Amino acid sequence: MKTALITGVTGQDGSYLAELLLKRGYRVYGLNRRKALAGMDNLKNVLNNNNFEMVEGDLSEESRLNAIIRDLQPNEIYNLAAQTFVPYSWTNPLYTCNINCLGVLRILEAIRIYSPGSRFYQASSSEIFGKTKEKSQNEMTYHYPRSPYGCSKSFGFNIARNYRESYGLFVCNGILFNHESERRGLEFVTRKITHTLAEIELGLSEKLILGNLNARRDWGYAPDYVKAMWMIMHHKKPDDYIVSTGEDHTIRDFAELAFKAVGIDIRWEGEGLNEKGLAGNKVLVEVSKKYYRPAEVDILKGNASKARKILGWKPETTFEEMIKRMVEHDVDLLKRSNGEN
Ligand code: NDP
Ligand code: GDR
Repeated sequence: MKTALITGVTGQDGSYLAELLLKRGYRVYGLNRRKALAGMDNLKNVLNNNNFEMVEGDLSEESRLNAIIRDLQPNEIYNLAAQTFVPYSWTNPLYTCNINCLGVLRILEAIRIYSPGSRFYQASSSEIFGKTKEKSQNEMTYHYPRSPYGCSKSFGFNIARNYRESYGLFVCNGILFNHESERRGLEFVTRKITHTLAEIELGLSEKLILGNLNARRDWGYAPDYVKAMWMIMHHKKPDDYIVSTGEDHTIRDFAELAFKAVGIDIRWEGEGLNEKGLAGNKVLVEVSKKYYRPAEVDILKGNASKARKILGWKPETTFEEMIKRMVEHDVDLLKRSNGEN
């Protein structure tokens, strides 16, 4: 039986990947760090599976990572754990680098010394491109990160590639553009929109307060993207791949479609800070500087033609379908927690 270790298993991607690997007959070990309150919602489909096991560990703890990798000798290691929230990386840059830079290196060293036969996947990010001049970004696009998070992911990408080239290890980077789902963390803009919208719909919230509405992102659906991770790890040659839809939309587009999904037509008024979304006479969406970033990434759009051509991967879920699923899920979730269903 094939074995896989997933770091970041409690997160959005880790939980979908655990489900995918279990379906494909793997034994899956999920790295889990101690929490004051256990938040295991994303893992409800796998926790009772006999082929799933949690292992205690943290990307900051080298000796523990060494022991896990030495003892398990997993066929595949997916490093999805990270400090993932871009704004937090300005307030906690050293912590972010400890986990997102040194964490990657700790695992690579453990593989090099104790388990050189393990295949390794590093969760790289479109944030490495930041203030790009290219209309769409591919594997060769110059890195110009705009946050400590982006810088840390650039290091993670480069050190992973370097270990492949220096030691001949089977090491791959997936450079994934933004991908969302019903399991997206509530602080990220898409889920913040769909969850707050559900609160407004049920009368639990008055309005949605956002930052920069004009940023453009290439948003895909997370379950489609974890399939790409597996395909990257199963190509005969280890390599780096962009994973994206090739379409970009503004935050405003996302919000408008989300409101439409529950039948509210937002009318935007004014520009910049005075911008308000109106439904009847009620302000539903407001812009606040509080959510602006010290340095913004204005636009990202990926060119995934290498993954399409070499791996045969393509996104399956449209932007509209994804938003509809997220909105319906959040309305249903809140109705249930409100005792309405
Ligand atoms: P999430 O924020 O949903 O999950 C992050 C995971 O990392 C959680 O399981 C979290 O555990 C874990 N983690 C954080 N710090 C540590 C630590 N010190 N030690 C061990 N585990 C830790 O992220 P996503 O699923 O969205 O993203 C997965 C990966 O892909 C990340 O590396 C992210 O940077 C990258 N990425 C994501 C993209 C996206 O659009 N989603 C796009 C490009 C890259 P806990 O539950 O304990 O907090
Ligand atoms: P991002 O995602 O920074 O791209 O990182 P996020 O959803 O946080 O921001 C996307 C864009 O939306 C703008 N924005 C807001 N963002 C948040 N969070 N909250 C708001 O209220 C708001 N209003 C506007 C932001 O300024 C930004 O331009 C995500 C993470 O998953 C990373 O880990 C991953 O590497 C990248 O995607 C690719």
